[in-house]
This record gives sequence, structure tokens and C-alpha cells, in this order.
Amino acid sequence: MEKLTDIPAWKALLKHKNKTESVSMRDLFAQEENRFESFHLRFNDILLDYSKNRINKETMSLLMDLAKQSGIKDWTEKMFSGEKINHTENRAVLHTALRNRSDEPVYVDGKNVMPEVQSELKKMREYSESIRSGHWLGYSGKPIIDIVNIGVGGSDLGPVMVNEALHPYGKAGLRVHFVSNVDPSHICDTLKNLDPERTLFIVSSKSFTTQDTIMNAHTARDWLMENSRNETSVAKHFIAVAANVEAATEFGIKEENIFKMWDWVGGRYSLWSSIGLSVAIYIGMDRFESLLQGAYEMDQHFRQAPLEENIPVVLALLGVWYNNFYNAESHVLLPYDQHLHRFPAYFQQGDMESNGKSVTRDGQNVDYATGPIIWGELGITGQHAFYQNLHQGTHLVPADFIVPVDSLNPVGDHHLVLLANFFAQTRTLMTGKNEKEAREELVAEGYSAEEVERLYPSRLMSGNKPSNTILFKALTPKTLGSLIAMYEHKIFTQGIIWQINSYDQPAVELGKKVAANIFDDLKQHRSVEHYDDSTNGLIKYFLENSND
Ligand code: G6Q
Repeated sequence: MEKLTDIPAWKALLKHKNKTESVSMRDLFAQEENRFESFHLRFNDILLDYSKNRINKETMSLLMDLAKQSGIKDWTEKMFSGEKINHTENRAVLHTALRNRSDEPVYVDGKNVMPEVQSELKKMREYSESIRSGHWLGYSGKPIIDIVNIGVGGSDLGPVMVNEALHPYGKAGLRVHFVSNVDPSHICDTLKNLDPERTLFIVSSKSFTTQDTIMNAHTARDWLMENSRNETSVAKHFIAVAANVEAATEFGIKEENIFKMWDWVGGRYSLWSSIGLSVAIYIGMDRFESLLQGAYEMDQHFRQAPLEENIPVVLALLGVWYNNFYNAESHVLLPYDQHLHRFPAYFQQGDMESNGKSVTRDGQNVDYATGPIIWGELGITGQHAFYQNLHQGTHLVPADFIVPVDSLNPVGDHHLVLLANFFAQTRTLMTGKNEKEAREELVAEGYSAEEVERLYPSRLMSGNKPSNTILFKALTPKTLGSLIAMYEHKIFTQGIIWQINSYDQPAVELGKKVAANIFDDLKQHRSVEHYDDSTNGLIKYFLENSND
């Protein structure tokens, strides 16, 4: 494998950056009349405007060369066709098979996985309909009204995000709760308001060994037992989603109530599997399938569209441009839709757990930056908080602005005000405010010449801050599916360019192991000396002061 920094396109991009960095976007917009036309793409009802970036046509052409020379198209086919591209775990990466809406078979080790996928979807439909219709009864014969998903990380963030995003489509009278934190407050606060006779727990854990989840599940089961005083109630109130069926059965969940997971689905890509069961119950299976359909259509676009017209590829390349050639260390996601409030958190995991790696596919340490810090918040909230730093701070933070054209709750001018803010921010980030404008503004506000002289520097904004704008018609299950898949493929493309494995997570696993060891020490009240001095000292302090 050729070293990334030796690839001809990489070297050409370095030169190009030095040649073009002094040109501001404001100048570029002044020079090119049709910049929007040149730098926007459309897919179904999604529009990506990437004209407010520090790019010209040559930049994009060189970035496309980088994608080609990195073998994106070949790698894409490898992923879709079930090749074991997660080489450290020797696994295929096939979340795309979970939303494959065609008749095309998908093979893993020579076996078509589609029949199993279809059969799990059928089971999801049966279960979700039975719960939604009130046919599924709790131990005392009452229908279910509260669903609690117990899971963490990839078994939590996806369903949480989608349930929030699609809240307007949820069934009235059903409530979905999520317990992820092993901090007892999370499960205790949740259970406090629930009726054990009408609550269903979904224990979502691919491994079914994650301590946080299993502990929360045990506490939920104890709560149910205390109330029902009947062993058999577990069967009526617990469903599991797990690859480790044996462990789920051992926990006491009936085999027929266990939904399958496969090792070719990574946790942070598992939303499309039965890990999405809480979503299917809440919004109904037809809408869950629309979510899959939206993702499938984006998969087709990613697989088939030429690189230049490929939305995930363009987003990925722009990210590489700032990450590696402008040394931007973070990337911010700014949805302007209340229902998307968990979207940044979801892709914080999706991106950072995938591309936060320092070793290449052939085991070499990288000497360039890989995945950036992903962060974000509802854009409109951020405007009254951290946007000050985006406009006038010293860091370069490329941003994605995301908004629906129509609100699902059209009331008065609310949505127009939201959009006015949305458009104002991307424009101002790009233009900034120059000296002339700052002075004129102060004069218009009535300041004296002397005050203008003193105050104008603090009003200067350098502008030239890059942003992508993503507009879509309305937040429907299908569009949401497409948006999620769009970011997944962006992450994939970047991982290929950076020559890393985006699909393992050794640091997450290490965290689980180290915590399990320390837990044994704490449980046995064992004063320790085998860790570093800081950890030993902290544990000692804890043991001396704990009420346990
Ligand atoms: C995701 C990660 C991680 C994982 C959780 C939960 O890609 O591996 O977030 O999803 O640690 O794991 P289990 O589903 O096995 O409980």
C-alpha cells in the first residue's frame, strides 16, 4: 500500500493549498457568478450546497484524484459485497445488507445472509404490531404502554436519536425510555414513573456481556420480580437483541424473544437491525421500513454515482481538505430541527469511534491527522452559546448546517425565523465583517469618531469560515434514513483515504476490561498497589470514604 502522503494527489493538494490559501471565499464568490450552481448536489429531496468552502474547481478535481488514487470505488464494492474489510476482527461490514431492499443476495463466507435479515425483519413486524395493537399482554393481562431500551453505546445512541427525530410519527399512548448509564440514577429515575404491569424491557446488547447493560437489566428484572412476585413474568416483560443468544437465554429471556445480531454488523452501525426494535414499536414497522428504504437509496447513490456527484464522497473529501491541509482539529454538526437534537451525539460516536485510529491497515503508525473531533448541538441553541467562538475565535471549525424546508409543526412564523437564522449564520461565517463594514456599523449606531476608532477592531470578523449546508424537504423516516447513511458513507470514505480500519474499536474494549478488573478490587474492598500511583491513591481514597 502506497503511503498516503506519497500519493501524487496528496502532494498536489499540498502545493495547491499553499497556492490558494490567501484567497478568501468572499473573493471567490465575487469572482464566480455561478458558484452555487458549480458547487451543489441534489439527491432525492436532499440538497447539499458546498459552495461556502475554501475551494475552487481545481481543489475539487485534486480531491477527486485523491479519492480515485485511494481506490474508493474498489473499497466500496468490497464493503457492499461482504468482503472482510474489518481485517483486525476478520469481519465483513454489512450494515448495508440490513437495509438492502432489492432481491440481490449478499454473501458472507459463501452464505447469502438476506434470508436471515428478512426473517428478523418479519419478526420485528410481528412483535411491534403485537405490542402496538395491545395484543401483547403483561403478567397481569394488561397491554404495554412503556418500552425501556436498556443498552449503551451502539446499542443505545442510534435508537435514541431516531426515536427523538421521528417523535412526531410515534404512537400516542406509547412511551419509549432509554437506560444506558450504569449510574443507578438512570435506571432508578426511569423506573420511578413506570407501572411494572405495563412495561416492556428490551435488553439490547450485541455481546450481552457489557457490564453496564447487564447490570441495568438485572436491576430492571429485580424491580419486575418485586412487583409481580412471579418468575414467569420475565417472559412477558423482557425481550433481548443479542448476537450472544446463550448469554441472553441464561439471563432468563425466552429464546423466541431473542432477536438476532450478526458479527458483520458493528455496534455503531446496528440501528438498522433489531437494535432498532424500540423505533419500530414506536413509529410502526412500515415507517421503520421507510427509514431502511431511505438508507438503501443513499447506498445506491453512494455505490453508483460518479465521485464528482457523490454526496458522501464530496463531504468526506472536504473534511479531509480541512483536517489534513488546514489542520482543523474538529468538525461541528449543527442541525436546525428540534427533533434532531441527538444527531450530533450519534455521529460523534459514529465518526470518532470509527476514524479515531492511528495505525494504518498494514500496521504502520500514521504521520498525518485522522478523524477529527466531532461535536455539535442544535444550531439555534448554539447561536446563543458557542457560535461566538466559531465566528471570532482562533480555531478553524468546519461546520455542517442541516435544516428541513418545512417544519412538522407549522405555527406562525416560527420556522421562517429559524431559517432566517440558519441562512444568516452560514452567510456571516463566510463573509465575516471587514474594517469598512465594522466602522460603518458603529457610525450608524451613533458612536463618535473617536469611539469608532477604539471599538471597530473588536467587531472585525475574518469570515472565510467553511460550512456545508444540507437542506431537505421535511424530516420523514425516509429522509432521515438517507441522511444517516450519507454520514456513514462519508465516514467510510474518509477511513479508506486515511488507510485505517473504521470498523474496530480496541479502545472501547480495553475500557470494558480494565473497568471489570477494578470493579473486582472495589467489590472486595481491596486496597490496591498494582496500578499506577495515581489510580492506587484514588482507589484508596474511595475505599476510605465510601458508604458501601
Ligand atoms: C460500537 C461500540 C460500542 C458498543 C457498546 C455496547 O460500535 O462497539 O459502543 O456498541 O459498547 O456493546 P454491546 O452491544 O455488546 O453491549
